[in-house]
Amino acid sequence: MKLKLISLLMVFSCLSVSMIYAQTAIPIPDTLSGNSIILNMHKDSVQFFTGKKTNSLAFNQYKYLGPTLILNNGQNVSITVNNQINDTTNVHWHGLHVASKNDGGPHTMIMNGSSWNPQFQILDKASTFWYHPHFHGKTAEQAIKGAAGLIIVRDSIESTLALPKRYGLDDFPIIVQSVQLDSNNQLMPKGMEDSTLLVNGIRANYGNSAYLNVPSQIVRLRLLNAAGERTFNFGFTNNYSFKIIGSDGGLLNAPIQTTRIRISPGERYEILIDLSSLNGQSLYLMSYASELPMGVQGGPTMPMPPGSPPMNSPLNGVNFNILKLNVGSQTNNPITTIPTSLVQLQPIPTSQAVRTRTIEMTAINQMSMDGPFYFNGKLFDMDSINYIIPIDDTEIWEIKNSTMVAHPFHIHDVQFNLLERDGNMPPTFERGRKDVVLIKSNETIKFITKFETFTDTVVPYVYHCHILMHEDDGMMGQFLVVPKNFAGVNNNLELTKPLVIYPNPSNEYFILDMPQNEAFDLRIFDMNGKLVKALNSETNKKIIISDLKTSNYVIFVKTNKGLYSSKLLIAH
Ligand SMILES: [Cu+2]
Repeated sequence: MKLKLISLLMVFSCLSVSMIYAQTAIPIPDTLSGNSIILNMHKDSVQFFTGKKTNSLAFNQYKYLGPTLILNNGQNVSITVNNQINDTTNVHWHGLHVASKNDGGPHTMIMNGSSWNPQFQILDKASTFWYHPHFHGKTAEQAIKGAAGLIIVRDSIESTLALPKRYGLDDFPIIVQSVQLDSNNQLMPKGMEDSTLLVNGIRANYGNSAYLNVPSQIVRLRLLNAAGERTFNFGFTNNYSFKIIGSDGGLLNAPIQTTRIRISPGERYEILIDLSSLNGQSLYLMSYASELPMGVQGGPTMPMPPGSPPMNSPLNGVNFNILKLNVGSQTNNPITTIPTSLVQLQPIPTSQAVRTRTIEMTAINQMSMDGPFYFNGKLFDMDSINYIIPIDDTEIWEIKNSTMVAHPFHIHDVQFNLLERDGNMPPTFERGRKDVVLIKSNETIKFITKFETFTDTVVPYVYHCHILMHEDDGMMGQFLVVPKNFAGVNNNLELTKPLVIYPNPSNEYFILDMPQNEAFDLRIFDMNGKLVKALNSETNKKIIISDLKTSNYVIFVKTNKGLYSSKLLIAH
């Protein structure tokens, strides 16, 4: 009897231990490659927690995130994106050097039920890129709901290097996110109290740990921070050392030995970790967030002025485990040594820069920690071009962060080389090709880049903060790359067609003067850049605005024929 009780107790304790420490292997997303790729973006749901399922967006067969695209430098690709999410969207190829009309920036919109088919050549070096929606005002919501995936580019130089490159065997995609869910288990895209960790879409804390079985040899991890706002300070258990081999846009000249790699939203780093001596053991990929400074989201929570939104997450400023690596037996033909050199790339000499652009990041008031934030005092205006850059010009961009919080600055079209942080050379791991750079409060950085290959005098590229709620709230600007002899340098370029609405000023409603029975998507932004109303696939041209307060607004309307805009004054 006593024995029975003890064994019963043991069963119970084992059960409770397994309930507390449930473990799930992270999926390695299937790959798509070749010249023709189809991405079906659709609505789905995931059982993240017991109770209500979490509404999600995903691509193809997945319920959250999407397949990994594997593309070769020099190849042509035709990608068909089918929008099945019952909302307007688009898809941006983050980091890829493509023409602005193929880039999937805010000027590309895919109406619900329709498709977009960009076709382009892969001109990038071997590295890790990613794709996600970039529809202005909706980027945070759609990306955080799961509409994202990885892109791996391979090239002939990388193929000659003895690096792990067998996807899913010794070369692993690691997509890390932190999200906030409400009491109904629904994702809060703008929540700043994110506490649920996801690795490749698998929940990695609060009673579940995510694991990956890895061989006892040199293993490559492609780390992507796909979080909306949180910066991770990656390292391993017991400060196990590793080597950084690549940054956003390509391999570094040589592997760099370290125990930490800080990765802000949108950034990617590739690392090698030598697990040869750890067969049968395990260790954790962690975030040593206690070492992040205050002001970097993920570091200690800042004392907040009265009236600030809640932004205290249990992950802030503490060290935590992210992914358990269970080390097992070796694969065939394992990589057991790390090359001492990789590529030979030098930044463009600063003497070739024809101008320096200066951008200051500012806030609505100096103490604001949740925005809106501005570039040179301006919010994103889809109708105005901030910079016109002649093709093949080399430029230095000097960006000063005059706000209380750190911002990851991202630019489309190009990869850049970081030249300075506060007048000093950046650390060696930041000297390679990059498209995102974290700029801390009161810090000034400089990078150099050349605007090559593609011109378009109508469709701009954008640059923006990669904290998605900052971006959605208007921390974004846009530039055209134009032919050398382009004479029509015109700051009033017509990017949208005028929209006729009446009455304007409006009180209870306004009418859109548009052809009958034409489906449209309507967005109303306030003068702080915040999306205040969104109507999708409507045919009713009478728009009720009695719920909006007296103020000035900007309306954007998208139809299958184009993009229209108008200013709107609401006066009650
Ligand atoms: Cu920001």
